[in-house]
Amino acid sequence: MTSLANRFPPEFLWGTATSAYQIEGAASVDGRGPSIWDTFCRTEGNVLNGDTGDIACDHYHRFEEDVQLMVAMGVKAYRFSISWSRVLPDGTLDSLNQAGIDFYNRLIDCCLKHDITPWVTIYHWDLPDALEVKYGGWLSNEVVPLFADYAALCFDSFGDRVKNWITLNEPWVAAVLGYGQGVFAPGHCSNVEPYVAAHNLLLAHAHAVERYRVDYQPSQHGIIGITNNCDWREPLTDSEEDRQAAEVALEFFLGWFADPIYLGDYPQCMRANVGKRLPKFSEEEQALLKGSSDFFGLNHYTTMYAAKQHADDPGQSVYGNGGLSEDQGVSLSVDESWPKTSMQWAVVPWGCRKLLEWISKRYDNPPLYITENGCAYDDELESGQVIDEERTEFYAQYINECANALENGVNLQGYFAWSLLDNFEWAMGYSKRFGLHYVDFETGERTPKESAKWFARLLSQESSKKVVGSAA
Ligand code: PNW
Repeated sequence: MTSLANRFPPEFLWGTATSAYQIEGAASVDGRGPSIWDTFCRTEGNVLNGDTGDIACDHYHRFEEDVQLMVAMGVKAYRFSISWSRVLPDGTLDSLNQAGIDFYNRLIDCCLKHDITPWVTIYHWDLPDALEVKYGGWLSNEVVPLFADYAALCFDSFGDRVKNWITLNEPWVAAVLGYGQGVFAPGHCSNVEPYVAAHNLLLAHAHAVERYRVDYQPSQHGIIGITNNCDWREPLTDSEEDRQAAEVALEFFLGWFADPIYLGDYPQCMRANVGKRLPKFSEEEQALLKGSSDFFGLNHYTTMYAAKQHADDPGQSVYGNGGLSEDQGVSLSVDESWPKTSMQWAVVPWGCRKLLEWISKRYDNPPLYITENGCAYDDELESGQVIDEERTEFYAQYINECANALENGVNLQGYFAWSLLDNFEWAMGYSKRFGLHYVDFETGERTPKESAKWFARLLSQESSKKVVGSAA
């Protein structure tokens, strides 16, 4: 373990991550308006066991205790998201809710008081329901300037203290699972809508960044970027066509969102395969998008094999497979020998390193932050303890591959574990536990799992290294 900590530079940023709807609760407290997730949860069959985020971890009332959990772990950064409908209940500036602003002020101030740097995600999927009802959500480009207004309100209200901004979390998930497979809010099934929603999400990101760069960055001196998610795709065989299939799968997954930002347009294979269903950027939009991220935010969870899809293979369109596979001509599979988490996601640590190297190469070695990595297991609380050996092993192995990537020249600057707490795992409700801390959802009681203690030991070696380093 000492050696693992020593493989990261002293300035490497270690953090944990959460999102508003998954932990805050207080869904109709102090003037918060409903989001599309509140509505989605209320339709039977959408979320396992009929779970909702109404109470969740009650972080809204227990945030001080949660900041203490991070203090005990020794993490230096906390990534959380702002609930749009808590600060703007109807989604527009006309509906400003001061109580919502006050909550985030308390949270931010509490983090800073404990030397924990806030990393704030502006949008983690919880669109104000009013914008869904009025405009059809991300299918409408009317939402684009409204998102920029909301982002500007965040910069205005919190930017004196928040220096690290993430515009959007995983637009791929919002587009594919929300508008393609219908398993996430707003629950649409289509092979056209995901491309439209993704297009508007990208434009919303670009406009928010422009507002920051022009009106706030010069005086506030922060950084702003976007977080995308991607699995690794390993060619099933060494054949040219399988290697090509893996490349296409990665371009449809990550290139869809990162190419416009780093290279100015959607990947060529998407333009060719999706054809008229893929919207086009105007020249001004391309200029606005290109270079619109100060860092590359990456959420990474798993790996699959990719092979050229043959005529008798219908492809898959289930939660978590890479989505819209019929447009890619790719068949996905896993190796039976790979261990699986309780999400049924394969544990393949080297896939993380390969993905980091692929990103570095394709996008000219940008500063990279892993803004989420982690795993769900069926944890049990026994005599005040949660012995989650598999999770500890998962983190040790994935972090080891991050160190390998660093040594191979990847410009990795930070790592956030998903998640600080067990929480509302979207369509899976409270059945999947991703936390470093166990939450009893009846009482709200938190218990550090063994993995949290392992992390604390890793980070304490990090900081002792720093003291030694500065003394030398
Ligand atoms: C991410 N997939 O979601 C989110 O950012 C978190 O809110 C979530 O709790 C975490 O990962 C664990 O699920 C994802 O199907 C959801 O590929 C689905 C996928 C990927 C990420």
